[in-house]
Amino acid sequence: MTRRLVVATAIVDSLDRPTRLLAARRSRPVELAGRWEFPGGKAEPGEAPVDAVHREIREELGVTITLGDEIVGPDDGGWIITDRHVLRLWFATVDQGEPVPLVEHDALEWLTPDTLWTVDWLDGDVRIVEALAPQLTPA
Ligand code: 9L3
Ligand code: MG
Repeated sequence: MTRRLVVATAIVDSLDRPTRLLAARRSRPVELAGRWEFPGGKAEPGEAPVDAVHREIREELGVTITLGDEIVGPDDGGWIITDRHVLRLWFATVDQGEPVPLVEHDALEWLTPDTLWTVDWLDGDVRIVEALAPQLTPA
């Protein structure tokens, strides 16, 4: 079975020296509501992953972003997040605008190393947060 590609972002305050990470709380579907994630979504068939990530963040948070490095995972470079989805994600900073939850989130929070684990991350995102945590510097 091939998994559907989902693309997402670790939006941080600075690509050079990240101290805060933007987490988003899902409002839907109902089985995921209340859980926190790296914002993003499914790439369309034929859509370049990097194009998809810019589109998803514009749709979901109303901002344009600058992409940094990809956070490469252990599953062929990606991260298997469910039995049906594989995630690729990139560091990013907000380029224009202030992120707001527009479509499928109902809260956003800037997390620091101290508060990283105060939200209920989606199961699939937990090991990505673990991998990324050492790269967040205390402010
Ligand atoms: N998903 C998991 N972690 C994430 C994202 C963006 C998505 N950081 C999962 C939730 C859904 C599926 O991938 O099961 C598709 O995501 P979306 O298109 O509903 O955002
Ligand atoms: Mg989404």
